[in-house]
Amino acid sequence: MTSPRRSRDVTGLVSAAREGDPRAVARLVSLVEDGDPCLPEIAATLAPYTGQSQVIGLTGSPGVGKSTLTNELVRAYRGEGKRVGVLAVDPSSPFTGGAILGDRVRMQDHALDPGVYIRSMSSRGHLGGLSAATPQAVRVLEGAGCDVVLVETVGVGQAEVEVASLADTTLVLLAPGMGDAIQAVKAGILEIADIFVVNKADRDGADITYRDIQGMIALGERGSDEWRPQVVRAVAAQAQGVDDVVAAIGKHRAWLAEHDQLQARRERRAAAEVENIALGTLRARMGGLRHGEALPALAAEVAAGRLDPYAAAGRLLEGIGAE
Ligand SMILES: Nc1nc2c(ncn2[C@@H]2O[C@H](COP(=O)(O)OP(=O)(O)OP(=O)(O)O)[C@@H](O)[C@H]2O)c(=O)[nH]1
Ligand SMILES: [Mg+2]
Repeated sequence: MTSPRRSRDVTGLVSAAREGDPRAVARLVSLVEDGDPCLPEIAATLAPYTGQSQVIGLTGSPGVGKSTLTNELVRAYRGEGKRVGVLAVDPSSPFTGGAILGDRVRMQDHALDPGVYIRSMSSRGHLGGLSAATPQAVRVLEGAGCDVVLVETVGVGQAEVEVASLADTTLVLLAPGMGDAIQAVKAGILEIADIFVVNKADRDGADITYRDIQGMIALGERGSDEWRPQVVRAVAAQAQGVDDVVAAIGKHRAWLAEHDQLQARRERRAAAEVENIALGTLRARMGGLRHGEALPALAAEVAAGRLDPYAAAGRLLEGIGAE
């Protein structure tokens, strides 16, 4: 499938990453981001080392304080002696843009800490987009020995919901005066939030936001065996409320474990991952067909009334081994 030279590179890169070489980690994430042909090999080489990390998602509107809180969470988990990986994901842009630069600045505190990997990621190149690339990048960080992986995603819609749902625990950040509580419900975020953080609680209106979101949670229907989202206040910029956020994450994790949900979530995550990869492969093959001979030939038959479109589609699928 791949040349011996390349396969040697992947093995070498993975073992360097496992030994904590940040350049190897960065290179692997870049290969993932670019949708490199050696991705299957990377995934296969990493597989034995994955599935152990705690994955925490942070999402919310631009500027709500995700990176600032991430920076504080990194500090908290480092204080517990854990290795921490951070992925800052921007689904709104195929390029690494200004927001990500801001993230870099906000997370500078940990730039020189060998126990921390910080990577920003865009969707360039990867077949299934960010929702397919992100879990692979998480695997790289897991493989590199991160106990905790924090995934920051800008809140812009469906892609972000998909990325956030990759996490064991998903934090949705709100800030006063942004009309966020209402928007959160619109975007379907209420369903994915395990913990709401009302950040910028130093600003006017924090109490209203807090009450709004509590009200919405109270309205939501859930069984007695379902997790009730927690709401925590924070001033990330002053490192206030970070302990409460860490405690809420711990509580949620304990709840997941108690209710056999940790494994269930991971299996759901794996199912979505496999589906994404399969769809990506199919899409690529379909794309290839468009430039081949089979589709125009079948189309001519259909147009002439000699073949019905369902039968033609069936033959097309046979041709790419998808039936
Ligand atoms: N007043 C106040 N400002 C805060 C707080 N937390 C963060 N900020 C400020 O809000 C601005 C945006 O913070 P970021 O952490 O970059 O927000 P973000 O959600 O990561 O932003 P994007 O990645 O661009 O979506 C910065 O100027 C922070 O200093 C807070 O608790 N209170
Ligand atoms: Mg940010």
